[in-house]
Amino acid sequence: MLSRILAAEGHQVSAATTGSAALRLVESCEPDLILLDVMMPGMDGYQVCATLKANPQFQNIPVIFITGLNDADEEARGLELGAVDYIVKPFNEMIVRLRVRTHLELKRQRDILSRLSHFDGLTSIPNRRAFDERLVQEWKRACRAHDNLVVAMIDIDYFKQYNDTYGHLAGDDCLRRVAGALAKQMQRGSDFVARYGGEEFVCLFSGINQAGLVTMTEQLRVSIAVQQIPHSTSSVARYVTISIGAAFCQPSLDTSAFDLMAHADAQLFTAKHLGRNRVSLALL
Ligand code: GH3
Ligand code: MG
Repeated sequence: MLSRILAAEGHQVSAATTGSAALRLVESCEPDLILLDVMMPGMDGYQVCATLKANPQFQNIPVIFITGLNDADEEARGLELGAVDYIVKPFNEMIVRLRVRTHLELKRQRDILSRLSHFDGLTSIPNRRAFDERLVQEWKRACRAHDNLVVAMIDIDYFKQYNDTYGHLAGDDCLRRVAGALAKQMQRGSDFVARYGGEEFVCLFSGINQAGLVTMTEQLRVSIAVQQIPHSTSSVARYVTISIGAAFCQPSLDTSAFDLMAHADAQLFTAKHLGRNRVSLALL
């Protein structure tokens, strides 16, 4: 009956008849909203809700309990588990439709805000907040999968002089071009680039070997050099160049993402010190 009412509103509805089937369905269709019964055979609605809220991938999907239990304690329990609303059966069609509409609109606005807060306004690539979150996720994933992880810190050479020579607006344009060129080099789903701040960018790679790392970071350096963006006051070339410091590690409980970042940063310092427009690598 709910499916029919909501489909008639133009929503795309998928239904499951048990808690475990619901969890599988959530994985395959990643819904914007979940309507959940409390009393079901096997796993009850509270357990399904708790399982969803414990999973970072699904915890932001709003859940509305729909139940025959008309009791304040039961309602409180559902809300405490993180549900956004509670509708008692027998329900009023109009009320269900309107509440669903409201919660979908709130979800839509939250998604927009989340996207805005994870992208850099100038270059349109992910920002430092997005990178920090991605690094934590990737670190945990790599620990579980015994995969390796690479952080590459990238800094434009003599960018202060670039601004002084061509003006701040041209500097902004240059940042956009560098960001675009770096983003083009991110070829696998797990490759990630963000603007770390100012004229600094950061990349995250996994599942590459040491030879691959050398090639990959050199390609990043070359991808900027070949743009031939004129830079008459650079002491290292006649065009804009970047320096890269990268660190490679096998995440484990003895090391931390912080160490990996610190080593990449130290390598960037080395690359600058050795003359810029080059890559410096550390294998931890
Ligand atoms: P180095 O080769 O050692 O990296 O020298 P540098 O001049 O690139 O480094 P420095 O840290 O001295 O200068 C960075 C400059 O980047 C200074 C700052 O004005 C500029 N910058 C940072 N963010 C922006 C931005 O959003 N737009 C523009 N146009 N410039 C920016
Ligand atoms: Mg710089």
